[in-house]
Amino acid sequence: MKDKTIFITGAGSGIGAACAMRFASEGCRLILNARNTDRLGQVCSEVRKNYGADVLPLPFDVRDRKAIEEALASLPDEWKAIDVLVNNAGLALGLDKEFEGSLDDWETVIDTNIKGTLAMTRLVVPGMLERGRGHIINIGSIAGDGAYPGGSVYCATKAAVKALTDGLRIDLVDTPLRVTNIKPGQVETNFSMVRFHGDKDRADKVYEGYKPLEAADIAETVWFAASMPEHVQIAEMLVLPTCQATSGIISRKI
Ligand code: NDP
Ligand code: 8X3
Repeated sequence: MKDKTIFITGAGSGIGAACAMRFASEGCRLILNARNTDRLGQVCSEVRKNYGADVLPLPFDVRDRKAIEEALASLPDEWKAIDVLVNNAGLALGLDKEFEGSLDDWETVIDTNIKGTLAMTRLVVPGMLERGRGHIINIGSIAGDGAYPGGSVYCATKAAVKALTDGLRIDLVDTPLRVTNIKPGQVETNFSMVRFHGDKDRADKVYEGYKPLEAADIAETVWFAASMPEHVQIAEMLVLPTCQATSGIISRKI
């Protein structure tokens, strides 16, 4: 994997930033995306400082197809050969009933999680096919395996990520490219702060009384999938904290 070029969306915090650290620690070159340029800049600095990694910040909004096209077209030649695309940018907004929540928020969630993932894939995979190598790793969720109260739209987007991942694997079956869906359970990141619009008390409660996953745990599974021999395709991985059995069943006793 040394010197491979890894493109990670949503790398300004949480799982994406942890993936950046993990791949950098193995000598990979990184193209890192998010919207907030300050946070993205901090991750880039950390990756350079800790691992001496070659890193290119590429800020854009994955909901903006034209911005993705322009960003990809702007890549210097030595950065164009993307080996691994980690479609990680994503979010939930609110925890409301399907007949009560905000349509604007849901549009953001759908546009980011589904259309952003799809646009990145559509625009990056043709180059991988030309080069005869590549790996697309989508960050799905346990939420894609079944709905939970107040989560229907977010769950629907992660079910869509599963369908997009499975469909892409079918479409690429006669090529050397690999396609993976990593489906985490509860991971303590900025996810709940974003979901609850900055309500820290509510966000903290999500992780109270048990040990959730850390972003680095998921980065390890992403690294595992990417670093397996070329003939091994990790199709899907559901990764939960030990005290979680389903989306709704979490033991808060340990
Ligand atoms: P964070 O909120 O910590 O990170 C999300 C990242 O995505 C940020 O860097 C954010 O940066 C970026 N992002 C959000 N919207 C956009 C956009 N439109 N364009 C580009 N970047 C964007 O959350 P997580 O690390 O937890 O989430 C990462 C992925 O993991 C998501 O897809 C999430 O659904 C998934 N996941 C999370 C779980 C959890 O429990 N935390 C469990 C299962 C899956 P910025 O705002 O600057 O753009
Ligand atoms: C994030 C995990 O269970 O809050 O995908 O939806 S959950």
